[in-house]
Amino acid sequence: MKRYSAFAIVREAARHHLGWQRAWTSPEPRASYDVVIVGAGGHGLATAYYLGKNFGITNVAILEKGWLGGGNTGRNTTIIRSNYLQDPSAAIYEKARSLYETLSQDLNYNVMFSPRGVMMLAQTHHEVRGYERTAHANALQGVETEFISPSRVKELVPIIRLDGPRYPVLGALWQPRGGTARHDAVAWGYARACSDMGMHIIQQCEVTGIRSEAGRVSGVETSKGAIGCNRLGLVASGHSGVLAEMAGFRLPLESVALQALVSEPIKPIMDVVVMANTVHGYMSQSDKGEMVIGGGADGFNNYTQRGSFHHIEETVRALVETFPMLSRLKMLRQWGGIVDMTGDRSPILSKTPLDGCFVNCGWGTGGFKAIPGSGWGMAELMAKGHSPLTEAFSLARFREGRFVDESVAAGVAH
Ligand code: FAD
Ligand code: PYC
Repeated sequence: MKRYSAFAIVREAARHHLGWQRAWTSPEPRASYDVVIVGAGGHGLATAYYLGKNFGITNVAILEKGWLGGGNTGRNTTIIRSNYLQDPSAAIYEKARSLYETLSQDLNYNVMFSPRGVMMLAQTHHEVRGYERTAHANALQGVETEFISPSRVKELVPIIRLDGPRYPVLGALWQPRGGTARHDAVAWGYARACSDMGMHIIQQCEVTGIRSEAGRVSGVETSKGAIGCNRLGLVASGHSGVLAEMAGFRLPLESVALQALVSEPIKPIMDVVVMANTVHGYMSQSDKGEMVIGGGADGFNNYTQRGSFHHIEETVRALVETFPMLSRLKMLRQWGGIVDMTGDRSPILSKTPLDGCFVNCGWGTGGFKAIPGSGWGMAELMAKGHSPLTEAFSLARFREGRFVDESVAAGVAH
């Protein structure tokens, strides 16, 4: 694959842009692969990428029922932070955040990582105590966060109203190196790098069944025929439960819709990410000038990629009370994604009861930020059978009651 560079842009400009290569190929599936990954979202693609990069395993197919990045990876509000409470979470989310810092260079693809700072507002005394506790835990974990005062909040976000009608702003948990990245570019960058290593990304290829012999996975049935494999990774977010059922086991997951909306583009008004979890809304401004706004998760299980209408009203109300200047802003688009939620709001990266079959799911409302760290750990788990990054997130924790409770850090009301 030819490298992207400033020189390449000049070269192609001089020859009418006729020399660009396709970023990834669209091959027909082979009869079998060493590894098959189901789901070409960020986590599936990153898993494949680090299998190749860190372990030299490149006879890999990534099967996608729709188009790559068309699931939650292309539907999220792109917030990246690692301010979680428990040690195993801080380890995997901070690994991901630190990989994001150099991901564009690593992939030779601009993922537009913007470490502009993420702020989680504290609007009740309970939240103040909780975030102060998180800041202390983060200090011990080597994650750079601090609890900041209302006046510092106002300095960083001049458009905010500190004395709102319901909940005043009492401070915030601030992570200066948190931020955003372009979500599609993360999927595209990993896809291009995987294709460059000779891996097959097969789109429009739905997995409809999972084959096994003597308790060990042997392949999958798909809308493009049967494909054999030695190891299988199920990385299908909201549809993980459906795939697990095909493999003959159940996962402790609920699938619900989570939604987001964007406004018309406006001039720059806010250069950090703000999450207001008590009134419930979170917002950042995209490079195009749109306000990117996230709402709550549906209170009932479903597979619609829409989200309930009342969340739009609740989210917009929360934002208007926090940022009154937004009251006449017009909204342009709204959409939803199906998120896979566990009881402790932590992911599952694990072996399964079917030998050779692994799962990477349960990222719920917060897995975009984790993509590089999750791929790194999942690749190690699939290649070596264990990984320090994924150990605490195995399925065994549900049997043994070793939950990694992150219901506060999840930041989104469930
Ligand atoms: P996906 O990107 O959903 O990929 C899974 C893929 O599997 C899909 O493309 C799907 O088509 C495919 N698939 C499913 N079944 C099959 C099958 N049978 N055969 C073949 N392919 C199949 N996280 C953050 O960190 N920050 C945020 O700001 C944030 N905001 C969010 C806002 C919204 C509205 C939503 C919906 C989510 C948000 N998230 C956020 C969560 C984040 O988007 C997800 O956790 C993450 O993208 C999950 O990535 P994934 O690769 O596991 O799943
Ligand atoms: O996990 O930071 C997050 C998040 C923000 C919006 C949705 N999830």
